[in-house]
Amino acid sequence: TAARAGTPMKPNDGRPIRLGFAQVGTESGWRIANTNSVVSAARNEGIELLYENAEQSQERQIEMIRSFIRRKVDVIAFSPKTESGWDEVLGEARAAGIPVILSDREVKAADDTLWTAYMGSDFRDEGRRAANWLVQEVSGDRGYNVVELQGTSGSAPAIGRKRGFDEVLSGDRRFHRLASYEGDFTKAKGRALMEQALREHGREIGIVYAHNDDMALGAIEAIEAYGLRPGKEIWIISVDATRAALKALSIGKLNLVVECNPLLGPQLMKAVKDLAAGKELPMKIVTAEGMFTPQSAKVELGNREF
Ligand code: GYE
Repeated sequence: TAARAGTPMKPNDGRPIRLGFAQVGTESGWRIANTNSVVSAARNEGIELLYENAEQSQERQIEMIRSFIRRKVDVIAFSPKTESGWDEVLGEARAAGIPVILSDREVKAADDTLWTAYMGSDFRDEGRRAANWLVQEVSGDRGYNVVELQGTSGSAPAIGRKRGFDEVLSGDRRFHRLASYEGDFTKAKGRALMEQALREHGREIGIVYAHNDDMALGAIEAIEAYGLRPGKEIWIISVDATRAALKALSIGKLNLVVECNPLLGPQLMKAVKDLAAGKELPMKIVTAEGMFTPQSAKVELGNREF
């Protein structure tokens, strides 16, 4: 995608660059790894990091961005909880001459000059790849009932992962959508929603598509407590590929995990330094990612950093 100026960084006269980072929460293994990656990359690159965590409150996240503006940081990065609701605060950052980098989640705003760059994954493609694997893996034409455990409603990963998955499966009449529940990317919610799904649909459920590993790991617990074998009687697919999920995958309790890389710290610091050097950033920096099955999970476990 095309490079474009966005808001340039003001000259900082040789002082260390000050980066304000408003993290969205601590909901998942992915998120913890992402936070650690940003904190350690800032340290390694000599960038002064002002770190705040909104713990899933969009209002707090907005307030944090405002406080970064008041403190006149050189650049702001944040992982927007939802896609919408950012126009005003992004406008304030632009008016103050502070560039903003969207880290991991995208926003929807009519004016895309409100931010300088986005870095993260193609969530819709993750959903598509999960569904494509299913379409190929399942043979014959018997029907399968699918339950979906969605991530935080209105968030870019929940929207993209749902859309991509639907896009592919709607073309295959073997897959019937039994239910789709709104979750929040946590293990506790994944377990609670799976308990609800089992109460409502019991043994009709053939496949669970969880928008992240933590919810899938919660679902595994619920399925076992119900007396069914996850990965066998009920197939489970998830996204992220954290170490905990690869472990479950390697012992056959999960069937497929689509990778989503949280280690965005080094890339973020590079972007910050490029901005300081007056370079234009690509508007969109997308991470390339794989996919794991029980066999490949065993191999990958050895080098997994998150
Ligand atoms: O997949 C999930 C986390 O925004 C890509 O947020 C991120 C998602 C990730 O809570 O585990």
